Amino acid sequence: MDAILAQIEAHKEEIRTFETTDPELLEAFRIRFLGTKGIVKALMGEMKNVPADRRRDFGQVMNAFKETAEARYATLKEVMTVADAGSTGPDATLPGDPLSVGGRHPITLMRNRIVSIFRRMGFAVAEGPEIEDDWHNFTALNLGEDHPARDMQDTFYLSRRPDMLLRTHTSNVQIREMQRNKPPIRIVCPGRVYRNETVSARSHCFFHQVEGLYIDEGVSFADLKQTLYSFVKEMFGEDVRVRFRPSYFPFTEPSAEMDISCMLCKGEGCAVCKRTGWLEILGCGMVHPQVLSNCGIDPEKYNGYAFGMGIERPAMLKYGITDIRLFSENDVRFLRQFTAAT
Ligand code: 2U9
Repeated sequence: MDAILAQIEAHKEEIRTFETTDPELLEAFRIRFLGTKGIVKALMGEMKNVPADRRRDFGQVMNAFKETAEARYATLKEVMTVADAGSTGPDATLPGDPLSVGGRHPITLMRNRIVSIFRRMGFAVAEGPEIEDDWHNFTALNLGEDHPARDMQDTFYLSRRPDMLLRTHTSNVQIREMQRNKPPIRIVCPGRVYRNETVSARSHCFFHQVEGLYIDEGVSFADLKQTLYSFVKEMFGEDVRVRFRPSYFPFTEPSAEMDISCMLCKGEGCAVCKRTGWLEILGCGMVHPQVLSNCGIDPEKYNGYAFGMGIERPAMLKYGITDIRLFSENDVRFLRQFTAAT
């Protein structure tokens, strides 16, 4: 009995002086003293050899011994957990990572610039559906049943609804506005449009437009010219020159295309303007009387002008982007270069 007590004292001393920060050594300590085949269990087994009148004392000694081992184990484990958290967890004293705020997409930036210029001239913004019926996208705009623009090769039709399509321009929005409202109507319609074209560096199967419409009594082509003239001066600077060329669209009569002097070579001729000194930026014209009556507006009383421009091309010019596909690839290395907020 006394030999066992001496042994226990020796073990207690070993336990009290045991130090480690190594999880493996601590586990070995636990197994050695507290494991199912450990020293505490083994010494408990000695109880049967202790004389009956000393068993009570022995039990108390053993309990104290077990508690000493458990307490030492718990202490070392705790120290290790705290140290561990300190070494791998966040250091609350370090300065924080800067928040990356994100920027607008270059197409959004260009659209906002275009739209804000027209808003200051009194145009309201109107939007409408990208999935449209044949009538609002084509028929109402004087594009008859057998107009080539309706061709499957140019237009994405919905396979389960042959009368529905992805709009090929935002003109469907103007049609809907004219059906809903009485003149005067003065709106710009920004949005995404779709054309069944082979994707390349220069053209894509979806792109963005801003179209405009002004319907009132006694609107003239001079009004149209002045509005567009003011727009390009604001957009590209006071030095820019414009020219109108006659053109044809089924929904406007007369129709024109407007060029601006190339801002890169100041009209001298360069690769971007293909040595012409001019850049084609939009189409326009006086709204065809048939289009007005298709929407329930009396063409004897009202008339108006319309215009349409793509957003990608001026954005590519402004930011020096040479591949239209970059706009829709969502590569953050590209997008991160545009940090303006508006
Ligand atoms: C209504 C009546 C007339 C909108 C117009 C153009 C001319 C035009 C192109 C520019 C480049 C499309 O993105 S682009 O390929 N647009 O040339 N758009 S007149 O005329 C309308 C619109 C709505 C009710």
